[in-house]
Amino acid sequence: MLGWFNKKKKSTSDSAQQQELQKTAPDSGETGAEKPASTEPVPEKAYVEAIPDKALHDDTCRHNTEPDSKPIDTHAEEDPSKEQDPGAGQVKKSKSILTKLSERLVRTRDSFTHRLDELFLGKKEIDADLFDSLEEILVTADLGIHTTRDLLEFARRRVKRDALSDPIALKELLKERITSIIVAHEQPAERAFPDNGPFVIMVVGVNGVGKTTTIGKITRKFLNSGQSVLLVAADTFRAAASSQLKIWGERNNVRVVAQHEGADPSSVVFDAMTTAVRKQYDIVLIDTAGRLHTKVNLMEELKKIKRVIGKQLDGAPHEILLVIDATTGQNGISQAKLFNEAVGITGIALTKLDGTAKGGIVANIAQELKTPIRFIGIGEQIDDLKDFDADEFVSALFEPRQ
Ligand SMILES: Nc1nc2c(ncn2[C@@H]2O[C@H](COP(=O)(O)OP(=O)(O)O)[C@@H](O)[C@H]2O)c(=O)[nH]1
Ligand SMILES: [Mg+2]
Repeated sequence: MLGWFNKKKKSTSDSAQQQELQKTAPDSGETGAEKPASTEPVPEKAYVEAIPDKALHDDTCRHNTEPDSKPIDTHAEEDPSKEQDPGAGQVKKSKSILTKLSERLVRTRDSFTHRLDELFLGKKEIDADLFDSLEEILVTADLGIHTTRDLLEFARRRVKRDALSDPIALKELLKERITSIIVAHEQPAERAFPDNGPFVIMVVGVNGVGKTTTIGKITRKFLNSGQSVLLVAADTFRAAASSQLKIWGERNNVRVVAQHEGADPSSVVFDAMTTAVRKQYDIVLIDTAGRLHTKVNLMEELKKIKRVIGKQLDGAPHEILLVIDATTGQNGISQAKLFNEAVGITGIALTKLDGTAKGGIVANIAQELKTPIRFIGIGEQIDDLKDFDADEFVSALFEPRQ
């Protein structure tokens, strides 16, 4: 569904030109300066199967392939020449994507699908009692009031129309309806991809939802498909925020534009956009603050950042990605409305689906926000991010008990 990672492949002459540039005009002086880490494009699937060997050995791409285990020097972006040992990180072929997804959704499956199975298997006929229990299961899995109502009405209608009497038939009906609710709001992100200049993604969301982590994971995906990435630490409210982004910069071996704690986030973004355009980065990922509890108006700050980006590059930001923590349920949806009013959300990354029994929130989000879910986070590691695919997700959710 999502073509971001294949979209801006560099032509051979482009990458030759880039390598030539790197040879003839070494970057000097500027803190943290580094040429875009560009690689030969690799097939889109490669990032989920394994980090391609080719990328690991490419001089222009110095990925750290053991990203999550070792301590990291947070100032390392000031020394971009630090080489990683490319051989050290031969990445094992991971399990099939679907197996991994379904393993990570186990908590939701236990509380949702398996409870549905118990209900349907335990009942001989479809009656009012069954619909009551069904309602309770749907609400508990965080499908939300509207989606639950929609599903129940749909099920009742179909039971009547098709004169269904076997409760087990209801499971297929629900699966079909949930898929169609989610698919209705799927929308490819490609249309936003610019012909010229960097693709700018502004990442927003409240503290702790997983913005910085998601940026780190997305960066890896872009690098693996041959794009150069610039990270921008526009959460200047806490020093820890930009150090955390620097760590992800180090893990991916990409440059991070940052300033001191308390700096004006718009000025960080201004500098970063200047660099991105001048050095022809393919992708700019902007991390923003998420405090909702202070008097300093976060929404005004975000609006200003958005304006600054747009002034420097027509049409940018091309994506305003809201990160929602799946474990926060309805709260996440209320947050989304706030952010949407302020800056206009164009896509959603839903994190921590591995840690919740409330994975039904996917349908709730599709129904309530009508904004496409681009990614789902299914763990804390660098490759625990998936492009969202409604059919795949619902199949994993409805997988029968082993
Ligand atoms: N289990 C799990 N944890 C996640 C996921 N995404 C982020 N986290 C964790 O959530 C916590 C907050 O993430 P962070 O990126 O700092 O959030 P931010 O404040 O929005 O930038 C960290 O401990 C992350 O490791 C996910 O998909 N699954
Ligand atoms: Mg953060």
